[in-house]
Amino acid sequence: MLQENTTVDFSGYDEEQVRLMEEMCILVDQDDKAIGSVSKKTCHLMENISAGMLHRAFSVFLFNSRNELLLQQRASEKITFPDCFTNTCCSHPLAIPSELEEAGQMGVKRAAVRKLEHELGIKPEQVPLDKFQYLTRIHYVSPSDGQWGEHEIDYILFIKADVDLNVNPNEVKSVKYVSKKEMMHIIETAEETGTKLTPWFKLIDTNFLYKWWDQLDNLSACVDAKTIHRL
Ligand code: DMA
Ligand code: MN
Repeated sequence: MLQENTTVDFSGYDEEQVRLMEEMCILVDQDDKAIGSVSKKTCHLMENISAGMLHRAFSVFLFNSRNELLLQQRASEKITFPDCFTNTCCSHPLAIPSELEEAGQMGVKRAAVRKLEHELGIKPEQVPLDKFQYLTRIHYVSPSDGQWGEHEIDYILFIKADVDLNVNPNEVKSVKYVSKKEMMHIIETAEETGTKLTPWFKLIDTNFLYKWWDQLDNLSACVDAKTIHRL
């Protein structure tokens, strides 16, 4: 596996997004056991992913009280999957004690609160930790371009909350609330409309999203805490 000091040519990339590549992510094994930490840069290089490097991530799906899902379009500045439409917010818990805590999935929930504020300007009071419903984990791999990609165990978190947004344009190009019907239409017509979707969002959409969307007020019945779905 490559070392942390691998030199990457970042010319042409956004300065702030390059800076964020220094964040420390949590390396995991196939069973999601934390086995170390490496920079976001290191664990998103296809060269390392091809050698088996795997890290921990989370995906938040936020619904308003009308049961509409908040979608985001990633900023053009993003190094991986720029301009793609995706679920409300995705990122990685950091390799720090508060975000490594596995009991009650507290680590990923804290990371979710942190990133909902960073990407969308949502105040932590509007998304309290105990409002997040952890559903399950997916394990997937997906190249972004030649050099970069994802290989993650992704914790899926749902939350129902009416929030105020103050979007960070370095992270997010646009946002949109959609009904279930509108979501299905976007997916069905994505090819003809040229709408790019992130690979993890497509996987969650195909395998889980609508059955959980139908149960938004009864999500505890949908929880599959133990399984890691290999998609
Ligand atoms: C990474 O998301 C997480 C998943 C589930 C793909 P991201 O690329 O948006 O991370 P960040 O916001 O930290 O750049
Ligand atoms: Mn990742």
